[in-house]
Amino acid sequence: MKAYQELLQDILANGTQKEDRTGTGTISVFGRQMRFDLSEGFPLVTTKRVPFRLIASEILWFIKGDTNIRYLLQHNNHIWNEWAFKKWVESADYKGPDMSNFGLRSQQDEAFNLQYEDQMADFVQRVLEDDQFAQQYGELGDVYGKQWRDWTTTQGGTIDQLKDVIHMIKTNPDSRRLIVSAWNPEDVPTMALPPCHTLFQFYVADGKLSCQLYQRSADTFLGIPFNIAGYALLTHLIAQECGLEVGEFVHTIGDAHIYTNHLDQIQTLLSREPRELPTLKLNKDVASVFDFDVSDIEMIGYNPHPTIKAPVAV
Ligand code: DHF
Ligand code: TMP
Repeated sequence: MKAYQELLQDILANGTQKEDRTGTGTISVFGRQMRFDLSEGFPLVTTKRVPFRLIASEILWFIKGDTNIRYLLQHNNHIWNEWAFKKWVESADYKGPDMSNFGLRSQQDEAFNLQYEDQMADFVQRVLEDDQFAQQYGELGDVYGKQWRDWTTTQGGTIDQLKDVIHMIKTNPDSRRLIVSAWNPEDVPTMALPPCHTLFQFYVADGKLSCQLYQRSADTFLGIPFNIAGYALLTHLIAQECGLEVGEFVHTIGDAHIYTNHLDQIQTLLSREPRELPTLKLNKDVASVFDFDVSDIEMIGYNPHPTIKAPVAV
């Protein structure tokens, strides 16, 4: 994981101060690439503890084509809550205390933060228990799962990009068109968050499956460790179905940034020595990518440095 530490150092050394949509402020560089040889171990960051079970349930959620946070909540995964909650508190149905700009305010105002935590707990409970509420307000819009599995065409049909790409890997592995795109310009305005990981491509050579991701925007402290491990996992799952070994994960990034309220955390992380990489163990009996359950996915030998907490910019 030296590449990850080097990316952070690169941003600190060469980054430009930039304002951003969330009002937090960033230091940012444009156009960077990391490479991970997946045969050398699973690329899960070791200089802080990264909760792999959340990464696994997020990837399975995409694979299912699900865009509702209910599945994530059922797996005790809260990483997408803020973006569904935002739609709820901005809707006409919401009658509680004013939650505008809750992301920044909850960090700055303790009294507000208590109110926010109450509202969020209520929201989560309703999404879990109330089917109709979940259908309406657990929904993130046409985000990754929809575009991967159920892209709507101008003819009124749909395209299952993930299924198609797996079929192509099996039948035409030399193809240079093994692509899945989550970036659908028509749908961008109605998404809770336009896709950060916008497009990925597979490549087969010497019996090995490689994957390259183009990520338009990267929160290098919180998002990137999830994204590296998520796509590495996806590559392993597809390789198993296709009877291939794993090759490389190539991670290409547009705007690679550090939020200014993550700088202390980054210093702590950079002061730590990376440790040996863990190994991914998949249940070999699962024949299709679409049949995996979180219990079929196991991380062995993960011995990271302790957790480092950081606020997420909404
Ligand atoms: N917005 C921003 N500003 N950064 C992101 O990384 C991001 N990621 C999204 C949605 N919007 C985003 C989806 N993925 C966390 C990690 C990934 C993620 C969202 C949130 C996160 O907060 N990770 C914490 C642990 C969270 C937990 O344990 O529940 C971490 O320390 O890694
Ligand atoms: P943006 O839409 O203004 O670029 O904001 C999205 C933020 O979320 C940005 O900081 C990048 C970050 N992000 C990741 O780094 N990885 C992810 O997987 C997701 C969903 C978001």
